[in-house]
Amino acid sequence: MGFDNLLVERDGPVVTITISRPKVLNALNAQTLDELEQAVRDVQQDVAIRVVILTGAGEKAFVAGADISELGEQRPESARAMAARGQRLFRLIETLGKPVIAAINGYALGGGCELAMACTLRLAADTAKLGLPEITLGLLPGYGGTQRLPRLVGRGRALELMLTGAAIPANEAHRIGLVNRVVPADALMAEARALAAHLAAQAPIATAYILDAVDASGQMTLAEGCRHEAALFGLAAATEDMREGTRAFLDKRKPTFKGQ
Ligand code: CO8
Repeated sequence: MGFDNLLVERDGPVVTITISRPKVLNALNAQTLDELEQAVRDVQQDVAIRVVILTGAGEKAFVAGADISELGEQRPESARAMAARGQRLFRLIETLGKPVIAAINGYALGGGCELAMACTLRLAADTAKLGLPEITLGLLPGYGGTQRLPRLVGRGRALELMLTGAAIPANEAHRIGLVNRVVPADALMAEARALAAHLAAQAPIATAYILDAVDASGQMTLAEGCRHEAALFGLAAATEDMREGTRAFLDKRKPTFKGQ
Protein backbone atom coordinates (compact mmCIF):
# COMPACT_ATOMS: atom_id res chain seq x y z
CA MET A 1 0.00 0.00 0.00
CA GLY A 2 1.34 3.47 -0.87
CA PHE A 3 1.41 6.26 1.68
CA ASP A 4 1.44 10.06 1.25
CA ASN A 5 3.35 10.85 4.44
CA LEU A 6 5.46 7.75 5.04
CA LEU A 7 8.19 5.88 3.23
CA VAL A 8 8.36 2.18 4.02
CA GLU A 9 11.46 0.27 2.93
CA ARG A 10 12.12 -3.41 3.49
CA ASP A 11 15.60 -4.91 3.75
CA GLY A 12 15.29 -8.59 4.65
CA PRO A 13 13.95 -8.83 8.21
CA VAL A 14 14.22 -5.07 8.83
CA VAL A 15 11.64 -2.47 7.86
CA THR A 16 12.46 1.24 7.94
CA ILE A 17 9.49 3.59 8.30
CA THR A 18 10.32 7.23 7.54
CA ILE A 19 7.80 9.88 8.52
CA SER A 20 7.91 12.35 5.65
CA ARG A 21 6.26 15.77 5.87
CA PRO A 22 9.48 17.80 5.63
CA LYS A 23 7.73 21.16 5.07
CA VAL A 24 6.34 20.98 8.63
CA LEU A 25 9.30 19.11 10.15
CA ASN A 26 7.39 15.81 9.94
CA ALA A 27 4.65 16.98 12.31
CA LEU A 28 2.01 14.34 13.02
CA ASN A 29 -1.38 15.16 11.53
CA ALA A 30 -4.37 12.80 11.57
CA GLN A 31 -3.55 11.30 8.17
CA THR A 32 0.04 10.56 9.22
CA LEU A 33 -1.18 8.79 12.37
CA ASP A 34 -3.58 6.69 10.24
CA GLU A 35 -0.80 5.79 7.83
CA LEU A 36 1.58 4.96 10.65
CA GLU A 37 -1.02 2.68 12.20
CA GLN A 38 -1.48 0.88 8.88
CA ALA A 39 2.30 0.47 8.45
CA VAL A 40 2.68 -0.86 12.01
CA ARG A 41 -0.21 -3.32 11.53
CA ASP A 42 1.43 -4.55 8.30
CA VAL A 43 4.64 -5.18 10.26
CA GLN A 44 2.70 -6.91 13.04
CA GLN A 45 1.18 -9.40 10.61
CA ASP A 46 4.41 -10.31 8.80
CA VAL A 47 6.38 -12.84 10.85
CA ALA A 48 9.41 -12.44 8.55
CA ILE A 49 9.84 -8.85 9.75
CA ARG A 50 11.86 -8.90 12.95
CA VAL A 51 12.84 -5.28 13.61
CA VAL A 52 11.55 -1.82 12.72
CA ILE A 53 13.54 1.40 12.38
CA LEU A 54 11.46 4.56 12.74
CA THR A 55 12.95 7.86 11.57
CA GLY A 56 12.09 11.25 10.08
CA ALA A 57 12.73 12.58 6.58
CA GLY A 58 15.44 15.19 6.06
CA GLU A 59 18.22 16.30 8.36
CA LYS A 60 16.35 18.69 10.57
CA ALA A 61 13.63 16.75 12.34
CA PHE A 62 12.61 13.32 13.56
CA VAL A 63 9.12 14.63 14.35
CA ALA A 64 8.52 18.22 15.58
CA GLY A 65 5.34 17.20 17.39
CA ALA A 66 1.64 16.95 16.75
CA ASP A 67 0.58 19.19 13.89
CA ILE A 68 -0.14 22.47 15.69
CA SER A 69 -2.47 23.62 12.91
CA GLU A 70 -4.84 20.77 13.88
CA LEU A 71 -4.58 21.48 17.60
CA GLY A 72 -5.79 25.05 17.94
CA GLU A 73 -9.37 24.37 16.81
CA GLN A 74 -10.03 21.47 19.17
CA ARG A 75 -12.88 21.44 21.66
CA PRO A 76 -12.61 19.39 24.87
CA GLU A 77 -14.22 16.21 23.55
CA SER A 78 -12.38 16.19 20.21
CA ALA A 79 -9.06 16.96 21.95
CA ARG A 80 -9.60 14.07 24.37
CA ALA A 81 -10.39 11.77 21.43
CA MET A 82 -7.28 12.95 19.53
CA ALA A 83 -5.07 12.26 22.52
CA ALA A 84 -6.62 8.83 23.05
CA ARG A 85 -6.22 7.98 19.37
CA GLY A 86 -2.49 8.79 19.40
CA GLN A 87 -2.04 6.96 22.69
CA ARG A 88 -3.59 3.78 21.24
CA LEU A 89 -1.21 3.91 18.27
CA PHE A 90 1.84 4.53 20.44
CA ARG A 91 0.81 1.64 22.71
CA LEU A 92 0.50 -0.55 19.61
CA ILE A 93 4.11 0.34 18.75
CA GLU A 94 5.22 -0.27 22.33
CA THR A 95 3.58 -3.72 22.42
CA LEU A 96 4.38 -4.78 18.85
CA GLY A 97 6.39 -7.77 20.07
CA LYS A 98 9.31 -6.76 17.83
CA PRO A 99 12.00 -4.20 18.64
CA VAL A 100 11.34 -0.72 17.24
CA ILE A 101 14.41 1.51 17.03
CA ALA A 102 13.83 5.26 16.93
CA ALA A 103 16.60 6.80 14.82
CA ILE A 104 16.28 10.39 16.06
CA ASN A 105 17.77 12.48 13.27
CA GLY A 106 16.83 15.95 14.54
CA TYR A 107 14.08 17.61 16.56
CA ALA A 108 11.98 15.15 18.58
CA LEU A 109 9.54 17.49 20.27
CA GLY A 110 6.16 17.01 21.88
CA GLY A 111 4.40 14.14 20.12
CA GLY A 112 7.71 13.37 18.35
CA CYS A 113 9.49 12.83 21.66
CA GLU A 114 6.48 10.83 22.87
CA LEU A 115 6.66 8.66 19.75
CA ALA A 116 10.38 8.04 20.34
CA MET A 117 9.63 7.11 23.98
CA ALA A 118 7.10 4.48 22.84
CA CYS A 119 9.86 2.84 20.77
CA THR A 120 12.00 0.06 22.24
CA LEU A 121 15.39 1.75 21.83
CA ARG A 122 16.42 5.30 20.92
CA LEU A 123 19.52 6.23 18.90
CA ALA A 124 20.07 9.96 18.53
CA ALA A 125 22.16 11.98 16.10
CA ASP A 126 24.50 14.34 17.93
CA THR A 127 22.52 17.18 16.33
CA ALA A 128 19.16 16.03 17.74
CA LYS A 129 17.13 17.96 20.30
CA LEU A 130 14.45 16.43 22.48
CA GLY A 131 11.77 17.91 24.65
CA LEU A 132 8.13 18.22 25.60
CA PRO A 133 7.28 21.89 24.84
CA GLU A 134 3.49 21.49 25.16
CA ILE A 135 3.46 23.77 28.21
CA THR A 136 4.59 26.65 25.95
CA LEU A 137 1.35 26.12 23.96
CA GLY A 138 -0.80 26.11 27.08
CA LEU A 139 -1.06 22.33 26.92
CA LEU A 140 0.31 19.20 28.49
CA PRO A 141 1.76 16.17 26.70
CA GLY A 142 -1.12 14.07 25.35
CA TYR A 143 0.50 11.06 23.71
CA GLY A 144 1.73 9.39 26.90
CA GLY A 145 4.60 11.76 27.70
CA THR A 146 3.55 12.40 31.29
CA GLN A 147 3.63 8.63 31.88
CA ARG A 148 6.63 7.44 29.88
CA LEU A 149 9.12 10.26 30.57
CA PRO A 150 9.16 9.78 34.39
CA ARG A 151 9.59 6.04 33.88
CA LEU A 152 12.60 6.65 31.64
CA VAL A 153 14.41 9.49 33.40
CA GLY A 154 12.84 9.76 36.87
CA ARG A 155 10.15 12.05 38.20
CA GLY A 156 12.30 15.10 38.99
CA ARG A 157 13.96 15.33 35.59
CA ALA A 158 10.68 14.58 33.81
CA LEU A 159 8.86 17.34 35.68
CA GLU A 160 11.65 19.82 34.92
CA LEU A 161 11.47 19.05 31.20
CA MET A 162 7.67 19.21 31.07
CA LEU A 163 7.24 22.31 33.25
CA THR A 164 9.96 24.36 31.49
CA GLY A 165 9.23 23.02 28.00
CA ALA A 166 12.98 23.15 27.34
CA ALA A 167 14.48 21.10 24.53
CA ILE A 168 17.73 19.39 25.48
CA PRO A 169 20.60 18.35 23.18
CA ALA A 170 21.24 14.69 22.43
CA ASN A 171 24.20 14.42 24.82
CA GLU A 172 22.09 15.65 27.73
CA ALA A 173 19.27 13.29 26.69
CA HIS A 174 21.83 10.48 26.83
CA ARG A 175 23.13 11.57 30.23
CA ILE A 176 19.65 11.38 31.77
CA GLY A 177 18.71 8.11 30.06
CA LEU A 178 16.24 9.47 27.53
CA VAL A 179 18.22 8.00 24.63
CA ASN A 180 20.33 4.86 24.54
CA ARG A 181 23.16 6.15 22.35
CA VAL A 182 24.34 9.30 20.60
CA VAL A 183 26.18 8.95 17.29
CA PRO A 184 27.49 11.40 14.67
CA ALA A 185 24.58 12.55 12.52
CA ASP A 186 26.06 11.13 9.31
CA ALA A 187 26.47 7.69 10.96
CA LEU A 188 22.97 7.50 12.47
CA MET A 189 21.25 5.32 9.89
CA ALA A 190 24.25 2.99 9.52
CA GLU A 191 24.31 2.53 13.32
CA ALA A 192 20.56 1.95 13.39
CA ARG A 193 20.82 -0.65 10.61
CA ALA A 194 23.73 -2.40 12.35
CA LEU A 195 21.78 -2.56 15.62
CA ALA A 196 18.68 -3.73 13.75
CA ALA A 197 20.65 -6.51 12.05
CA HIS A 198 22.02 -7.64 15.41
CA LEU A 199 18.55 -7.69 16.97
CA ALA A 200 17.06 -9.43 13.91
CA ALA A 201 19.56 -12.27 14.29
CA GLN A 202 18.36 -13.08 17.83
CA ALA A 203 15.62 -15.60 18.65
CA PRO A 204 12.36 -13.77 17.85
CA ILE A 205 10.18 -15.60 20.37
CA ALA A 206 12.62 -14.91 23.22
CA THR A 207 12.86 -11.31 21.99
CA ALA A 208 9.08 -10.97 22.13
CA TYR A 209 9.02 -12.49 25.63
CA ILE A 210 11.68 -10.03 26.88
CA LEU A 211 9.61 -7.15 25.49
CA ASP A 212 6.48 -8.57 27.11
CA ALA A 213 8.12 -9.21 30.49
CA VAL A 214 9.73 -5.77 30.66
CA ASP A 215 6.45 -4.14 29.66
CA ALA A 216 4.74 -6.10 32.44
CA SER A 217 7.23 -4.66 34.94
CA GLY A 218 5.47 -1.32 34.46
CA GLN A 219 2.03 -2.77 35.18
CA MET A 220 2.59 -5.44 37.86
CA THR A 221 3.98 -5.83 41.34
CA LEU A 222 7.44 -7.41 41.58
CA ALA A 223 5.93 -10.75 42.66
CA GLU A 224 3.39 -10.77 39.82
CA GLY A 225 6.06 -9.73 37.32
CA CYS A 226 8.40 -12.50 38.44
CA ARG A 227 5.56 -15.06 38.11
CA HIS A 228 4.92 -13.75 34.61
CA GLU A 229 8.63 -13.98 33.79
CA ALA A 230 8.77 -17.60 34.99
CA ALA A 231 5.73 -18.50 32.86
CA LEU A 232 7.37 -16.97 29.79
CA PHE A 233 10.63 -18.73 30.64
CA GLY A 234 8.73 -22.02 30.61
CA LEU A 235 7.22 -21.21 27.22
CA ALA A 236 10.64 -20.24 25.82
CA ALA A 237 11.93 -23.65 26.88
CA ALA A 238 9.39 -25.21 24.50
CA THR A 239 10.94 -23.53 21.43
CA GLU A 240 13.26 -25.07 18.87
CA ASP A 241 15.29 -21.88 19.07
CA MET A 242 16.08 -22.61 22.73
CA ARG A 243 17.41 -26.07 21.74
CA GLU A 244 19.39 -24.49 18.89
CA GLY A 245 20.82 -21.70 21.08
CA THR A 246 22.01 -23.99 23.85
CA ARG A 247 23.29 -26.63 21.39
CA ALA A 248 25.19 -24.02 19.37
CA PHE A 249 26.89 -22.75 22.53
CA LEU A 250 28.06 -26.26 23.43
CA ASP A 251 29.14 -26.91 19.80
CA LYS A 252 31.06 -23.60 19.81
CA ARG A 253 29.22 -22.27 16.75
CA LYS A 254 26.85 -19.40 16.00
CA PRO A 255 23.17 -20.31 16.43
CA THR A 256 20.68 -20.02 13.60
CA PHE A 257 17.30 -19.06 14.99
CA LYS A 258 14.13 -19.79 13.06
CA GLY A 259 11.46 -18.25 15.23
CA GLN A 260 10.02 -21.63 16.17
N1 CO8 B 1 3.13 21.52 13.72
C1 CO8 B 1 2.89 22.20 12.57
N2 CO8 B 1 3.86 22.84 11.88
C2 CO8 B 1 5.10 22.82 12.37
C3 CO8 B 1 5.41 22.16 13.57
C4 CO8 B 1 4.36 21.47 14.26
N3 CO8 B 1 4.57 20.79 15.40
N4 CO8 B 1 6.73 22.32 13.82
C5 CO8 B 1 7.23 23.07 12.80
N5 CO8 B 1 6.25 23.36 11.94
C6 CO8 B 1 6.36 24.13 10.69
C7 CO8 B 1 6.58 25.61 10.97
O1 CO8 B 1 5.33 26.26 11.19
C8 CO8 B 1 7.25 26.06 9.69
O2 CO8 B 1 6.26 26.21 8.70
P1 CO8 B 1 6.36 27.46 7.64
O3 CO8 B 1 7.61 27.17 6.86
O4 CO8 B 1 5.11 27.34 6.83
O5 CO8 B 1 6.46 28.70 8.46
C9 CO8 B 1 8.09 24.86 9.30
O6 CO8 B 1 7.55 23.74 10.01
C10 CO8 B 1 9.54 25.00 9.69
O7 CO8 B 1 9.59 25.32 11.07
P2 CO8 B 1 10.32 26.64 11.63
O8 CO8 B 1 10.39 27.72 10.60
O9 CO8 B 1 9.69 26.98 12.94
O10 CO8 B 1 11.80 26.06 11.85
P3 CO8 B 1 12.88 26.57 12.92
O11 CO8 B 1 14.17 25.90 12.54
O12 CO8 B 1 12.86 28.05 13.05
O13 CO8 B 1 12.37 25.96 14.34
C11 CO8 B 1 11.45 24.26 15.75
C12 CO8 B 1 12.31 24.57 14.52
C13 CO8 B 1 12.19 24.78 17.01
C14 CO8 B 1 11.29 22.77 15.85
C15 CO8 B 1 10.08 24.97 15.63
O14 CO8 B 1 9.53 24.65 14.36
C16 CO8 B 1 9.08 24.59 16.68
O15 CO8 B 1 9.16 25.08 17.80
N6 CO8 B 1 8.09 23.75 16.33
C17 CO8 B 1 7.02 23.38 17.21
C18 CO8 B 1 7.50 22.40 18.25
C19 CO8 B 1 6.38 22.08 19.22
O16 CO8 B 1 5.88 22.93 19.94
N7 CO8 B 1 5.98 20.81 19.23
C20 CO8 B 1 4.95 20.33 20.13
C21 CO8 B 1 3.63 20.39 19.45
S1 CO8 B 1 2.30 19.98 20.54
C22 CO8 B 1 2.36 18.29 20.65
O17 CO8 B 1 3.21 17.65 20.07
C23 CO8 B 1 1.32 17.66 21.51
C24 CO8 B 1 1.35 16.14 21.43
C25 CO8 B 1 0.12 15.52 22.08
C26 CO8 B 1 -1.10 15.83 21.31
C27 CO8 B 1 -2.31 15.09 21.87
C28 CO8 B 1 -3.63 15.48 21.25
C29 CO8 B 1 -3.63 15.84 19.78
